[in-house]
Amino acid sequence: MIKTVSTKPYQGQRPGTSGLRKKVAVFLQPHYVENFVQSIFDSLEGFAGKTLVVGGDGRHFNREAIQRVLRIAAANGFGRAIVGRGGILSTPAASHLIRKNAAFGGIVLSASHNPGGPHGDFGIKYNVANGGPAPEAITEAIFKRTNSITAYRIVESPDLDLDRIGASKVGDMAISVIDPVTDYQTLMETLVDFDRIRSLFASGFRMRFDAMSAVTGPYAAEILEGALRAPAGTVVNATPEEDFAGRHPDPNLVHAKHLYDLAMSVQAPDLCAASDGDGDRNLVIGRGLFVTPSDSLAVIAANAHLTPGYAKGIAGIARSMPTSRAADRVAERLRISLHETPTGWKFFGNLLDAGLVTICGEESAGTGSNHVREKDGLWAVLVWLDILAARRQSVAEIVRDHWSIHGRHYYSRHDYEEIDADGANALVKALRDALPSLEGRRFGPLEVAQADDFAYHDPVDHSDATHQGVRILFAGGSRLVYRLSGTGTGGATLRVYIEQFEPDASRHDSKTQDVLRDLIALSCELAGIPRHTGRTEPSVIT
Ligand code: VG1
Ligand code: CO
Repeated sequence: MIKTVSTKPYQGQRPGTSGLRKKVAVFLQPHYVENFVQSIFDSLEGFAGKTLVVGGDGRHFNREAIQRVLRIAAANGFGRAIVGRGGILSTPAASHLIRKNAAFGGIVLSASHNPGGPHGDFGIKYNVANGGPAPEAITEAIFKRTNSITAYRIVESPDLDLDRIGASKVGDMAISVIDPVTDYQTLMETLVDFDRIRSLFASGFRMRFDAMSAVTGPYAAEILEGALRAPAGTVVNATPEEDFAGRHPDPNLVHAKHLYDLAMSVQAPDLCAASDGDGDRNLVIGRGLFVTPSDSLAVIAANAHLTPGYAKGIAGIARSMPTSRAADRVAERLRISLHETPTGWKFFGNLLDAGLVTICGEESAGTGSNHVREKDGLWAVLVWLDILAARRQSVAEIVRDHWSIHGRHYYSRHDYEEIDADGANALVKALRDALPSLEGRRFGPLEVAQADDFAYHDPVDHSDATHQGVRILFAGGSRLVYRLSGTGTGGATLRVYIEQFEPDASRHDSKTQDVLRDLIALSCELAGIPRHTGRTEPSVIT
């Protein structure tokens, strides 16, 4: 039943910030998926007879890709595969299943916040036994293998019925098709106080959760409207669609603007929230107040002890380098360690495994904890709900109180999407070349205290990651960071991160873009953004 099929390498199968992401049309090329999946298995050892978790965010090509992954896994000797019904598993739920079942690893089919459908994007990501994204040593080995692959192994078998829960087989490999929500919900019940959140809803608290027609729909509907008895209609766009109903499943202020507008309106519920294509990101907006993801990380870390899962306190906090330093203030006050890592959740895994940190976050709407090894959108929303239930204050009151204790980090990210890749590379090169001459220079009231290209030394496995973003740190705590996206599929995307610290509580009520105006202008000037990219305005401001 096992066939060996000859193939030739495809160029460019290098995993980026979070797996291999390309246009669907690229994945549809003959043997493209098979090459990559076989290259994953060729880069691993010791999985004979072991378990693999397989699921995806339900986007176009998800079901077909899962059939192929299962056939190749069976031909390569995996003993069992756990598959979410309908091919559905949110990224955090997949991470949990790997851990709970002591699986060898998992394959997550998703391009996350990138658009879906026949003209959209697709992605494949490998997760290791701790439930987290494969570290760079593995993703680089996979990439190397894709350049030399000559054959893949695949079993010939009829399509698995993905919609029927129960046991079956693909080749000699046992299959368990499971409910995608059950285990995840059980885990959530150990972390937040469901009774307390139920009383919050019973007391008249109202929320709107927009699942953006993506994978979190079934999770949010069962947990929020089911277990927590939020009123019917709390969860909207709850059915995962192959093209996310034609929208962009990125819960930011552009693609979830309707939610922002609702939160700022007179009919605003107490909490508005959303998650992305694969359910690992979260957007949290209180009535009249948008919580930046960096602030959300800080508030969650500062209040985690109020929830049952973290009642004994947290060991430390990790944030990606471009994420604002609001979390650093919390770590200082709590006298716990703060780790600054490169962008991408794969860098948090070792810190979590070693027990050095409990809570992690990224400015890109990602927050998570040691309960899994991925960021977790719905978890973040549930923790917020439990904090709101414990404190019986509004989101705005809690955030303002947080600022008054820790100071406010005004923060914004400006994205220049789908710019010319040569121009983007030239911009970064010019910035790197200019670094030595920047230290000590003054720009108006701002003096550059430090300018470098961020490098990370992992304290656990002692690996090094270099060229992780250009940082310009000013005296007084302001910061500019530049890096190129590793998840886009068209041209290049430049991300500029702008931050200014304001300790004075009487100045915490200004508009972010106003406060940051001079720094933003400087960010364009310093990097020559118009010259290199031909753009004078970012395409997305968050
Ligand atoms: C972006 C974010 C990063 C996040 C990554 C994956 O990467 O900036 O913080 O970890 O997406 O998120 P980049 O390289 O495009 O900046 V997800 O929700 O797309 O898996
Ligand atoms: Co995602």
